[in-house]
Amino acid sequence: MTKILVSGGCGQIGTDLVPELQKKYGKENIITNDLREPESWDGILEIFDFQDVEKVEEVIKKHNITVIYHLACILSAAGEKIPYKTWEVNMQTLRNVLDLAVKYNLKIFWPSSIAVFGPSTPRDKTPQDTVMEPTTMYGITKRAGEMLCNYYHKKFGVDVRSVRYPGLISYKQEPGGGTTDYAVEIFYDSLKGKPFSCFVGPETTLPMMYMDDAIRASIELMEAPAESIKIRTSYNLTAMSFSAEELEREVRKHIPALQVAYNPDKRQKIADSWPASIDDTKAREEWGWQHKVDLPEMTKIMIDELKRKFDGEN
Ligand code: NAD
Ligand code: AKB
Repeated sequence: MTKILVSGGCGQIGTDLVPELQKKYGKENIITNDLREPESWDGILEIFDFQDVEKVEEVIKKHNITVIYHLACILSAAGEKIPYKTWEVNMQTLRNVLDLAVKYNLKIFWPSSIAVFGPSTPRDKTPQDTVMEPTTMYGITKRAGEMLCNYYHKKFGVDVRSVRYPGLISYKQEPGGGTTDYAVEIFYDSLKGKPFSCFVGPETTLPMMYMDDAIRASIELMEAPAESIKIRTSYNLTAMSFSAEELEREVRKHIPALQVAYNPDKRQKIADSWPASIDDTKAREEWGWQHKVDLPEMTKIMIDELKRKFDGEN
């Protein structure tokens, strides 16, 4: 019987992932962890700090957990304000999860990020294997985390699987302090009739993905036969790449009154250090990854769903 624990599950990804896992495996088989209880939540919650390894073990035993989706993390922009805390949270929780995976024979999903790449990486169609010299503490923890996953797989046989998500765009939960957050914020501000101040310049181009594709990729990767998973660091993964200006043009097709001012801040440097586009051939060849949503479709979904959300709030 599959019993899944999702750490950091009330964040941007977990808010979409948990209902999908509930549909697939039954609501009673999905346990969501986070630091703080959200205003509303449909499912079983275990609120505690995932750095507390004894508590994690207690919850694994209490619910007979067989799989962990380990999402608890501090993201890139937030992490630059508290780099040492970012190292502690991101690395300590991952190591605890991997140690417990050895002890309880757990299967693990742990997301990496395009943040593993840095300014010395080729920026266009960034290959799976290339120079990786990240310049943010978040990126450093992601690269070190990838190597740790690979180590635990090779040394202890842990079935740990990972993708390097690009920037993720969704409407259910706002993003939690990343560099790609502008690609979500534009929708909130434009629908509220507010001028949008974009914290990166118009030409800034990054790889992105609509959340439904990201959730499907994660579940498909976890369900793929073990022998097809050849990469135990993390798979490159992408759906689309667009500049901030291209996104502005697409949103303006739906909201002609949109006002955008470009005011790059410290996050510009992080964005400039990341790839503009990703080569994810390995994921497509080895476990059949295919994205479905492109820029025009993502824009339409975001506007329709956020309008519905805001109407519901009024
Ligand atoms: P998020 O910040 O929205 O959510 C993370 C959640 O973890 C938050 O709800 C936070 O309260 C919780 N958390 C933090 N520290 C914790 C702790 N010690 N114990 C328990 N909970 C804790 O992040 P997200 O966007 O949902 O990202 C989830 C994972 O996906 C992260 O590993 C992130 O690096 C990765 N990722 C996300 C994106 C993206 O665009 N969202 C892109 C690449 C990779
Ligand atoms: C961030 O910007 O920190 C995340 C990511 C791409 O890892 N969205």
